[in-house]
Amino acid sequence: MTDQLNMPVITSMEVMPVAGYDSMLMTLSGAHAPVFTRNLVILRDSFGHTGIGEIHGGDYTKESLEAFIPLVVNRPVMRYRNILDAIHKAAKRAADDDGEGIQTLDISKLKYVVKSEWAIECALLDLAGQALGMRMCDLLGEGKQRDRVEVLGYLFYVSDRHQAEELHYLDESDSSDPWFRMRREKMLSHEEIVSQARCLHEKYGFRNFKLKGGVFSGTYEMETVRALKKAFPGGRINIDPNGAWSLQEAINLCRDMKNTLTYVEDPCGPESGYSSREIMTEFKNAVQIPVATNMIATDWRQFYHALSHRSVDIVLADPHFWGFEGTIRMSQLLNSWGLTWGSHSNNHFDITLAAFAQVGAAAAGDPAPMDTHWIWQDGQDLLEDAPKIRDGYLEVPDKPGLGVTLNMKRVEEANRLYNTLTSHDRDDAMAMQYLIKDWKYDSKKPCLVR
Ligand code: GKR
Ligand code: MG
Repeated sequence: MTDQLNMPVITSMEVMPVAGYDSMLMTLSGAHAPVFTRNLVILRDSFGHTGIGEIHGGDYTKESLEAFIPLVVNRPVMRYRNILDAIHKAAKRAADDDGEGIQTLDISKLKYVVKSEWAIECALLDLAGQALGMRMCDLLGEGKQRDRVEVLGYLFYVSDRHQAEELHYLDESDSSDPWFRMRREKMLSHEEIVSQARCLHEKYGFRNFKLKGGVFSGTYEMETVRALKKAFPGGRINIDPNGAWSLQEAINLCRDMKNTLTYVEDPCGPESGYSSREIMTEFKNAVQIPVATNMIATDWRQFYHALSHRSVDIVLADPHFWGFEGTIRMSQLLNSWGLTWGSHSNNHFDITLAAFAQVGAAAAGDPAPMDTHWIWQDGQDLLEDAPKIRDGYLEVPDKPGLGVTLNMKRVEEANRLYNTLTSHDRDDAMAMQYLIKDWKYDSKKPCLVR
């Protein structure tokens, strides 16, 4: 069958690496550096439309994307399924990808869990939607399920940037916005995290929060969780220590938290020769509390084993790991089986925020409020019209495709910042070593416990 002549054809594909500013956010893997990187895909078609996608930063992802250009350019937009199929068939596993995934949060392996082609899928769906005059969420799964998508306030302990003066973290102390003023400063105590949550509630309306753990002892972090629940008694409070706790420690910490935590995310990891899928099953058997993951089910094969073991209740199926069609398929399966869909995030710009709005709008069932790191980047917009978070909900653009427009001037600025960097890969040990000399990553030790 031949393609209709009046269908748009992709005329160019550009891969644009960009960088943005971040705070000294603390996680199991160390301290976020002052600058983070992402890759953008910009497609143009014969109808004069532009399609965009955003994915993780770094040279590996950029080079993978560039290698796919010949499979994309000159192809009809509406052949997007065939284009993606050709990309999957051409994609090769990297020589040093051992298939371990991120069950121990080794962030050097994150680039293998993220699939660069999903940025191409996003840009293709954006173009397809514009050609058809339909929103991206109407092209996915069973179409749009909701007009606005609940997101949570992603809370982080933040270290004192003055301890790493020469890294020049952004200083927003003169901002007129209370959240912008707060987000670059030290917040390590329970009270400071509660103030962080209150400030986010004021600005974005969040009532539900997730605390990034794996920083202090589990006992200290549970105190923070209790303080949050006290401040927001009707709110959903979650914690994600990224598998830092041993099975026994996780059981001890969570046993009495059923009325405080809505779910616990990746409480423990592999131990004593058992994989994290087996260990999380034992945790769930011992503590009847919902468990979420973005570490032990990051592809369909891992998902099969996680489900066979009944290790998790909530799969945070980030479209950057699973693809857009993939994450929606996941939401349908989970919903049919009485389980819950949500999405994980990493630092991102507003193009990913728009993509989250579209998948969140199309996800089947009753999703968990979605993660987003964007509040830490709000204001560094690469779009003319970044979707808004109001009253704790992300608004879904009511325009065809992704429903947003690139601000090329801002993109070029972000690309210039990227070009000043000597390394493009995420390295949380670098900034961490300003806080603790010779600090080394240990998947079983919270980063400030040495
Ligand atoms: O931003 O450092 C971070 C997070 O720890 C991120 O890397 C994780 O992938 O937030 C993520 C998670 O839920 O595990
Ligand atoms: Mg997580």
